[in-house]
Amino acid sequence: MFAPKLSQAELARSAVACAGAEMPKELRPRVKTRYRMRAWLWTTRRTTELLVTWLAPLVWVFSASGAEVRPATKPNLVFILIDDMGWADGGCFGSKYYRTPNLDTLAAAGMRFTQAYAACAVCSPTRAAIMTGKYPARLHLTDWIPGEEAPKNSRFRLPGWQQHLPLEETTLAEALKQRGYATAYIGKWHLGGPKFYPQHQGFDINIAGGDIGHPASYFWPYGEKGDSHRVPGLAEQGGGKGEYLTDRLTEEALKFISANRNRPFYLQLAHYAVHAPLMGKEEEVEEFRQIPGANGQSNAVYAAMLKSVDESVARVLKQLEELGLADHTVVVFTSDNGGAVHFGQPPATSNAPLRLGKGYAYEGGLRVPLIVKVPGMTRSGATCDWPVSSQDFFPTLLELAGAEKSASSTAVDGVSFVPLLRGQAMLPRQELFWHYPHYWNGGKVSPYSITRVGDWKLIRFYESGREELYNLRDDLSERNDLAGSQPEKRRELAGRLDAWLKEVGAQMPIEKGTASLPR
Ligand SMILES: [Ca+2]
Repeated sequence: MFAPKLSQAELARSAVACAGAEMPKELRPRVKTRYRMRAWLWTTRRTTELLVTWLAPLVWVFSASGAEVRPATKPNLVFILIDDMGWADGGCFGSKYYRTPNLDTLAAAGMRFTQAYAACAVCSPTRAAIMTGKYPARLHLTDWIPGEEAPKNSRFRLPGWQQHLPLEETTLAEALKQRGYATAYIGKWHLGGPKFYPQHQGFDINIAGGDIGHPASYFWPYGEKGDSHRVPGLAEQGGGKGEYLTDRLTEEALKFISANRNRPFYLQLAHYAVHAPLMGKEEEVEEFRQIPGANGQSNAVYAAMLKSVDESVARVLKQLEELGLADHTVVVFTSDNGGAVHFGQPPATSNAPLRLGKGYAYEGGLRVPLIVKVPGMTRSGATCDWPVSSQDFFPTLLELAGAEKSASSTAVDGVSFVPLLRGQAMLPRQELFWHYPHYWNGGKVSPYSITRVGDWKLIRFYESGREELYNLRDDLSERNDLAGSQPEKRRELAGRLDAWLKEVGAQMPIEKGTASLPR
């Protein structure tokens, strides 16, 4: 168990949280009917919520008859990955400023996770973890590619880390392809140069995926010719003046879905949004300029970018419904790291009540939005408070696709969270880890490692040699460092962290002037 010492009351509370107990009994999807009935209900729900309410007793009658919806054996998988979207960046995630009605609808139809983590506080390592199910530390792919140099006055130099996703790794796409899935990567890749692009990593199709971490521009042609950050291969394939990148990637996604409607497919729709440069559609930026900010969120351009992301989600969901695929398509929506709070005027976003954001070791850097909808499995409107992380998608999605546990040629670090999706309260896992032997944001962030065990979190900062200890249940904002007052707990977590670093063969920052390890 993640938190081995939970009391019965805590267990019960956690079970309730995962089971979506706030849903009216009639609407809870133990309630299962045959496919045609469900499809009909689904369409009807779109027409009017009132009608659904009226139908609820009927649905319950069907459930009483024992009919049950089972997840499709090879459901389609639509994985929508947003770049730099923060934990609180949406109405269903608590924002009072951003408008995300379609994400809110998806959350109401699926399961929302309150403690989903990115495997790293910057992007490439998280993407590698999603693709392989492994900790970035094990892959030695621990920073955004190509990363920052160590500052001149820093204590450490960097280890020789991995700047691409090796072809030898089994990717999620490769494993699903073996299962007969059509696979497409649309959007930001950022896992190495041309030899390591998605089309060499199990994806039948790669649209707009390259080695860039952000686009030169969000408007067609997405950067001038010769610009190193021009979105690869997109403007050449159509579009015109005024076209917006998030919309265009969505168009491409819809085409792929339509073309593969009659076979299982895996679509990774990895938006470049909402990463800098902050550029939104002008009419929407103007709309948000008229709305007062709230809780530190007030950047109208960023809000407009999120709105376009929200519309992308709406269009994908609508297409799935119209093609009759919604009932056997798993939808995942998440982000690759916490919201960026270090730039923009006003700041791009705020992750409050979480501390700081992208790049940092605190929760603002690591917690991300996550919604998962598995037809016939997740309960409508459920929330889950159990911690999950990027590396867990690999085993989770493969399990949903009916793949064998041996689908990867090497062991994975992630744990399938299908039990949580089924409404179980917890996973058989005690701890999570992060390792970032790098400098970021001009040295404001220096090398660190983290472990979270139950509610406890230990951060080790190598530059200063300091360790900080927080109890996240009591102190979500990480304001009260307990390292001094809880020496035993600190030692326990430090010991686990040391053992893990050794086990995964983590690369350590190297003390300048030596060839030895810092600890
Ligand atoms: Ca990112």
